[in-house]
Amino acid sequence: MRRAVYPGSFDPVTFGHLDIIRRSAVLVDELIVGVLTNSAKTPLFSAEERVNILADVTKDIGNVTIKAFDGLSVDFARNCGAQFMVRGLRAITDFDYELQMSQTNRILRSDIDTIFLSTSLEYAYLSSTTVKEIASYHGDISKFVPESVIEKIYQKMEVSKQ
Ligand code: COD
Repeated sequence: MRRAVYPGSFDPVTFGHLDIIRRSAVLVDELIVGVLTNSAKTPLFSAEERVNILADVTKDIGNVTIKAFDGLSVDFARNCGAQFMVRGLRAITDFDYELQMSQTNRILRSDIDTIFLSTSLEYAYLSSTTVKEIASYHGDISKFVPESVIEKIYQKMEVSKQ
């Protein structure tokens, strides 16, 4: 069975992430999206909230499951019994970081390979950070995140402003 993990922060999930999830899900039998819980950054959404949001927006894709993880992403991949890790590439800055990470991961676990998918052109500029910045100024984020997520982001922004 071909199994891959797609680890990330997903804070919040964007159409860019969803595009990578849909495109990689057809390449494998099972795709497990891993939500990092122990990030150095303070996330807008808790790990549990991010898992629930991702589960909701991917519920129409049969072979995708969502799990929270902490620790190293290669250990998460190994614990899931995955042979591959999926990552998305937008710009040259992503490439630099992702290459370093995949090479280090190969040293840590030589049996887990990274599959890179290049972003679809319409999402090349899109990041969770950009979405949060636009939302913090009450800008329109409907082109960047699924409809069910929009209000959740605005609500969090209000809470975090208090
Ligand atoms: N189009 C295409 N791809 C995209 C887009 C887009 N618009 N937006 C994001 N992506 C890709 C990113 O390039 C990335 O590959 C993935 O989607 C997830 O993105 P984020 O921003 O949600 O998540 P990251 O990059 O912050 O996740 C980092 C990890 C959590 C994977 C990383 O920190 C990690 O593995 N941490 C655990 C400790 C570890 O193993 N460290 C590495 C040791 S070498």
